[in-house]
Amino acid sequence: MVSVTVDGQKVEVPKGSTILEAAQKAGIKIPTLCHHEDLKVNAMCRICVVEVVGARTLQTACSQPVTDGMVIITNSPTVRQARKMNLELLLSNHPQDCLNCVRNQRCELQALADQLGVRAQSFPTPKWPEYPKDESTPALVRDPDKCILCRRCVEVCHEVQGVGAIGPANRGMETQILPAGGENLNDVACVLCGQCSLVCPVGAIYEQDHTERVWAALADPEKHVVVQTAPAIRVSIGEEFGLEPARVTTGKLVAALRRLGFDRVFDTDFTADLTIIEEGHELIERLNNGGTLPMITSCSPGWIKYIEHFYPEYLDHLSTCKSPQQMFGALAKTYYAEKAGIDPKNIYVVSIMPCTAKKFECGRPEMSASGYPDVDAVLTTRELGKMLRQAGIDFNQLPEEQFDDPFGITTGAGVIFGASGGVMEAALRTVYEVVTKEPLPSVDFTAVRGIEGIKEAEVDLKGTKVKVAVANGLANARQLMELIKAGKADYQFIEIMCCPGGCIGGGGQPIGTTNAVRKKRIEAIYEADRGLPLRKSHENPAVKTLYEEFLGQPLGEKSHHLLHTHYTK
Ligand code: HC1
Repeated sequence: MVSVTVDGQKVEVPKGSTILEAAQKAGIKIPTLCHHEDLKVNAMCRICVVEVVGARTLQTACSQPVTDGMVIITNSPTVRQARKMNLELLLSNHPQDCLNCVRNQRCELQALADQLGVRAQSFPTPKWPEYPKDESTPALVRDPDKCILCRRCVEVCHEVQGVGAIGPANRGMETQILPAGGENLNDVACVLCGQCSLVCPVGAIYEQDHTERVWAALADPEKHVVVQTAPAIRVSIGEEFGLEPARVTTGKLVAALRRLGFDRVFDTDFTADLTIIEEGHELIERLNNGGTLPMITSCSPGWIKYIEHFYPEYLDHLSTCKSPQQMFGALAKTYYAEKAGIDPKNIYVVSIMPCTAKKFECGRPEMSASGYPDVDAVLTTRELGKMLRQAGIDFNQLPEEQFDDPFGITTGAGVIFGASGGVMEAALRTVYEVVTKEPLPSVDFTAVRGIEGIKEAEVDLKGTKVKVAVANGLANARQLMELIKAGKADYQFIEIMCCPGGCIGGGGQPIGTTNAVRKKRIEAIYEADRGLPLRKSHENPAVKTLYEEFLGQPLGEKSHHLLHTHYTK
């Protein structure tokens, strides 16, 4: 341990701690902008400067390790003036149009200006806009004028996701964060995961806004507007309304969507259960008939885009199942349309997703098996929060309501899709019982749970051993893909989710999503699973009815047409 003095208080911290951490221990919150608790970025914004007695210059608290006996002053006139000056310099190169900014009132720069008492502009500012917005992708928008060059997005893209689609370009005053080669985002190997938008402190990168098209559909008397909500939303939407992270708010979420005016409120967990039936049978078929193994899950669209860019020769390892989002849309415009007696051209399907890449997925050419796009609009958790605020709906006061039929009954297996390892666990719950024809001794496959990057397990299907692996975050996915490439992956089934922690950590989740919050949301997902009377997809009575009334059998002709696809890029 090392002993230091912060503003007159003595504290002991582990060797290697930064001044920032030592100050935290002393109960002092040093302001920062580039620093992020999950990333290694530091000393870019120079807001966290402090005095260290004996040092000739101010030190950046986020990057400077403490030494034994160090005396630190975090709140002197010199420190306050330097922080203010550094912030004003940042503001001098930042548009002053907070009202028009997607991050208005959720902007770290704006909050810091308020905290440090910066009210007026001390330096001349350039004319805006200086750089054009990049709206080339269907999922994300880059606004380079807003960028403060903090490098968080670069770090998350390179180190956490292992993608490296964006990075610093040019030098000095000309420095910008740009897609590789200065191209538009759509022209580089960006997977649209949106993790950059989750860590951006300002409004420099954010999701394509679908709220206006959803308002328009809701106001259109011709349209029958149905909404599906992803497993991960129920444990995060409360955060948009100030609830503590990871509160399970399923019933309030349903009520909120009904108050917004949706004609039917359905649960993507229903088609998560359906995915398990189709994907489970596909796995059994591949195991029995010498199909391509390991089979890899295909429900995460950022992961699909990643394998298309970086490992296209392994596309036949993907399950042919569409994602639950897309299965839902295909069924809404066929089975549901028939049942409800509504012309599918008048059905408008909205998804509430924790994911920015889902906006890309719904526009893929493979995703219109009914003759219409399966899904018409995708709202992130953040966009849903925005719409509910616009409508004046007091989320926290809402009653608990139930999803609508026929896509309202779900199982715990569907819920756990939202956490890394959940698709695997849900599949194992079903595959075990289908293959062995015996009840599972325990439904909890804890070895595949948690935020750890790569998890492994072996399951004995009464004589047939199935070795499985689970990766979350694309840097971890790359490790598994390299094992497959080297012929060293002896797995039969792999789950890969694009985002750290799985969908609960998706790029469309509330600002403030950190790994600590992800862990809480994962716990909440399993809490929701435990609270349901049914926890295995094949026990879902509504899924059984769907097969009886419409699909026939798993992997049958109708399933093949509506619920499966092939990625061939
Ligand atoms: Fe997901 Fe999925 S779990 S991909 O993370 O398979 O986004 O929540 O909806 O489609 O069900 C996301 C979440 C989601 C799909 C399901």
